[in-house]
Amino acid sequence: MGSEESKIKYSESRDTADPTACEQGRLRAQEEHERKMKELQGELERLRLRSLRDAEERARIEDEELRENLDVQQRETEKLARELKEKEKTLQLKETLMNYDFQCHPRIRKEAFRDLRVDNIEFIRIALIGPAGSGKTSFIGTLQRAIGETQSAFEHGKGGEGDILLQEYYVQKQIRILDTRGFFERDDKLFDECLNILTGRIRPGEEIEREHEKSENRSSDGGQESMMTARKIQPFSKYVHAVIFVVKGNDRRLETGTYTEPLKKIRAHFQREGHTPVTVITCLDKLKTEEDQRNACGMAAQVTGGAGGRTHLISNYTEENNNRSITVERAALDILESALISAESFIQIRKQREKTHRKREAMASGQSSGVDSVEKFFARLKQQHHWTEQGKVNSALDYLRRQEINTVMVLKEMWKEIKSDLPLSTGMRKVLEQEMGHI
Ligand SMILES: Nc1nc2c(ncn2[C@@H]2O[C@H](COP(=O)(O)OP(=O)(O)OP(=O)(O)O)[C@@H](O)[C@H]2O)c(=O)[nH]1
Ligand SMILES: [Mg+2]
Repeated sequence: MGSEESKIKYSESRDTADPTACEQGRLRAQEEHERKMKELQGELERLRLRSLRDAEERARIEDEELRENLDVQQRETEKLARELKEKEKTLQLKETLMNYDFQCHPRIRKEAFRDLRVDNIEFIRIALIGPAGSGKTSFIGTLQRAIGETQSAFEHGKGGEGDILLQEYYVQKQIRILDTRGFFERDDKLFDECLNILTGRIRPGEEIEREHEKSENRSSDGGQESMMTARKIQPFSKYVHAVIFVVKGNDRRLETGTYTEPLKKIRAHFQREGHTPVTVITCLDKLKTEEDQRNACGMAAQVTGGAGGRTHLISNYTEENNNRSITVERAALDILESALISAESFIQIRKQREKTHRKREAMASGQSSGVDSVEKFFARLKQQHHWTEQGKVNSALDYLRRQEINTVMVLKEMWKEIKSDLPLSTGMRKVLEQEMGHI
């Protein structure tokens, strides 16, 4: 690869857009959505009434032929009603995802995040990983249309050269999708590059030289230096939270297991780290029979390791096939929903591990645990922070005893209600809050 090609450009889309225009666009999409929903509900109500009328008429009619005609009509009405119900469900899902807000309404139970520090997670980041030309960029464009956003992602051709851009796309205010460079059959650096993307070490908008090539150029030891060591560790808020594996349903290399090996290390990494990737099989339009589809799912599961995540099939919007389709959009929205659930469970697992780790460290360094008595807790803080006002400490302990607050955990739970009644200085309260934050 020449020096020009050894540069990877990473760019970010949409964030430079005028925020007022974005907001107006979103409001228009919301209004359009509400109008469609009203229309649909009106139509469903008309169908329901027609169905009732037909049933009444059928009960009155004795002529056999007329009854049969009415039966046919009834079945057609029912079919139409089922289709409209599906459309209604799709529109409801679209609305839910348009308004998705991780902090206020996560898709999994909100209680799962209780006592976990997740308030610094501004966006859910989803990365697409897959062979060159598997339909990653087309999928993003399809999803953007499905959720009512302006399409900014377009297919780049036949995937011959692979994408060398790490591009961040806007999906909605709290969701970003990262389009990664498509990989090839023998791709030794895939793991390092993938890991750097997942852990936020490669950032969109950044233009870098591939570290492994740089090290190959300058070191005589074969350039074994890992990209991981060369890049700055990022906070968890910059991590990718969910991964979607994208494979083409009609890719012959799925049958031969070509991709299984390059992805082996990545699959092991996902398992270790708590990711349950979603698998997306594109080119559903090329899989003519149900058997073809089943086979594609089976082969894709071998590549992605059947990692416990969900598998979806989709026919992306492409240049040749860009007519709006409710089936396509439903598939894209279902994929996004699966990815969000996967992202949330990853965040939950990681934050829970972080909390357990902090607890262990705190115990090891002599900090309090939740079951410690408030007396012991205050005694330690008094010593550590050189509190001289013993009177205040005694009054506070008296007050806590009267309220039957005996352990640090109960104190933490009741803190908001009682903190203003505790006869302590502002500084002392601050110390207490900080210490309880570690528990
Ligand atoms: N028939 C059909 N063609 C598709 C589908 N998805 C993608 N394609 C075509 O596959 C080709 C590659 O699509 P891209 O979206 O550019 O693939 P990519 O994974 O982003 O490729 P790289 O960026 O090169 O890794 C394009 O010609 C698309 O039109 C699909 O569902 N059905
Ligand atoms: Mg692409």
